[in-house]
Amino acid sequence: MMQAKQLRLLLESPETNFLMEAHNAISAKIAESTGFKALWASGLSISTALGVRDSNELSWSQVIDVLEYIVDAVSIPILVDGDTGHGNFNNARNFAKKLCQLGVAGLCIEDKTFPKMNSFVGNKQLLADIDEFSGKIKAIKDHQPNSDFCVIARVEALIAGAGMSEALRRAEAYRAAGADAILIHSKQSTADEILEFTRCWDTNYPLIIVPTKYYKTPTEDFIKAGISLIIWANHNIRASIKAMEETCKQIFNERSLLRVEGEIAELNDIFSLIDYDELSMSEKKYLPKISKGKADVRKEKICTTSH
Ligand code: SPV
Ligand code: MG
Repeated sequence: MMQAKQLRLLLESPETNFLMEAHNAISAKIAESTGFKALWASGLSISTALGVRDSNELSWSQVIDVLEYIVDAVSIPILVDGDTGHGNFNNARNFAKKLCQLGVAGLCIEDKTFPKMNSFVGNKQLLADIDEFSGKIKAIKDHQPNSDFCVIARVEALIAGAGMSEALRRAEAYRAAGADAILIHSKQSTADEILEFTRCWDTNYPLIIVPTKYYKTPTEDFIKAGISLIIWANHNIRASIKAMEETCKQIFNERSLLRVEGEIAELNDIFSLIDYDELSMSEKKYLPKISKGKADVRKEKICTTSH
């Protein structure tokens, strides 16, 4: 089944499903092999892995370059964090078209102004005009080459401190514009405002949350509230940063690999994650078979010609 269809089924399922962050091919593969049914290609994590800020410092085509590796590495659906859509309605629909061509399952865009800043940085988040953002959603939906491709509208009103009624007004406008789901974001350390939003919202329409800051709330509460998708948005990149810092420190201080070996992935783990066995099996199948005698003759030829 096509990935976009799979993501659509997860969105529309009566159960709550979970998306794991990926920022490159290897994090995507690890998430897939753990059992996650879909991925969140996080703007924060992709930017961080490339050493730049989550403030549109990456161009849309640089994001596409990373996604090409992720798409090749996994078969589960990928929901891409598209920030504000990389420009106006025209840039957003072009970006969505490229994502469809790549086989990406969905795009999430947020109602802020370009260049955006990560939602957890500072207190000056500027919201996009509702009509302008609704036009962006409509333009993507009108032009997406794959009808299953999912377009998620991310409401940043609570992040910007604009209040619950503004968040609900925006969510309703984006639903009317054709969004397939609403992502309601919050930076509070409790889930109070998220749960209030869910109580005011029609539960038949899919809602997505990112509980990075209100992680202490039991997942069961979100399931009871009828949340469709929960995004674990940045935990692979944060885990890898911590692991790399500890490993670097240890090797630097001890000038030895003795204690670090055993704490880190085996080389064989790498070879199996990237399926080196498949290559050696394919070599047997596709490379010409060289008999020992022939190989010796070739070696001799190379020796004589190189003298
Ligand atoms: C991301 O993962 O890049 C997100 C989620 O957009 S957040 O960092 O919470 O804004
Ligand atoms: Mg982001």
